[in-house]
Amino acid sequence: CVHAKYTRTGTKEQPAIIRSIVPDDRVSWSTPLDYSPIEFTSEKVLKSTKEYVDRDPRNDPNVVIPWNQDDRLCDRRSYHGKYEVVRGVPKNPCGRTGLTGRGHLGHFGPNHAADPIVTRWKRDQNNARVRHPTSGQPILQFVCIRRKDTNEFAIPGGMVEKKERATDTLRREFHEEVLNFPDLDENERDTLMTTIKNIFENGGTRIYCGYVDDPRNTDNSWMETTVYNFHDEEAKHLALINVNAGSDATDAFWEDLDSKMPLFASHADFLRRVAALHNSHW
Ligand code: RP5
Ligand code: MG
Ligand code: MG
Repeated sequence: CVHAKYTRTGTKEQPAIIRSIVPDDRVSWSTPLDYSPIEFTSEKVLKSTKEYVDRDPRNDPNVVIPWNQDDRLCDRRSYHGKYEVVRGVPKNPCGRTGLTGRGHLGHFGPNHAADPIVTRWKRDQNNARVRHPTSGQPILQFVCIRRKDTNEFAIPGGMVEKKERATDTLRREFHEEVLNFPDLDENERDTLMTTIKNIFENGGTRIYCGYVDDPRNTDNSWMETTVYNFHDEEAKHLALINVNAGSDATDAFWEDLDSKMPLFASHADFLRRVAALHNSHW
């Protein structure tokens, strides 16, 4: 687990909520702390009638949630093993966040996401790989977005929807967030979709699965993700696609992997793993 470094949670619609302060060395539940976290669940979550948004089992005895199970509608299992359920709600396995309730998240317990990291080598006019002037290592590029909600740079990932497999989420989110080309004719659209389908179904490498240090995490609800890398070594398929922002992104572009780039949630950690996998500059 990685420590929740965020002190606030908020969206454009709702003001930021200030969390109770949790010193770095007091995040773990096993360290003593005089702790009175703030309870917060957004109006949007509380008023939602969507099937995939949980009802609060503490308010209604008829609400029975199959904790730590996959009931095929929603996978409530954590990559970190069985989580505890305390006074009717799950307890964050990675420690204190300064906030109880669900915040902006729809599910109590793990909220599963998937993150596709699409990469190619940076190349010059002669198609030779470009090396970084300081590290001397070849530079990888990945498909990056700027998120609408926080304005931060990020991987174009998203939530696993009801009955969906994380591997399908990868392709759907990549499509929705960076392949927004309303002007393509039917042939061009088919070619693009076939490329994405083939590569996403056959060519990925699993990079990480587990907790995400996401600004929405609370003591009772948290993000977990499955991260895959889809790499086009010879610049034959994915490397050739242009990207264009859709749904949750204000911008989409190919960007150099570099440790200095600030990124949303734990996304820099995922890119560091990809750089290590390909021996690229970081
Ligand atoms: C992060 O939030 C995950 O790593 C994933 O990138 C993202 C999913 O949430 P949305 O993009 O749908 O808001 O924790
Ligand atoms: Mg997203
Ligand atoms: Mg999305």
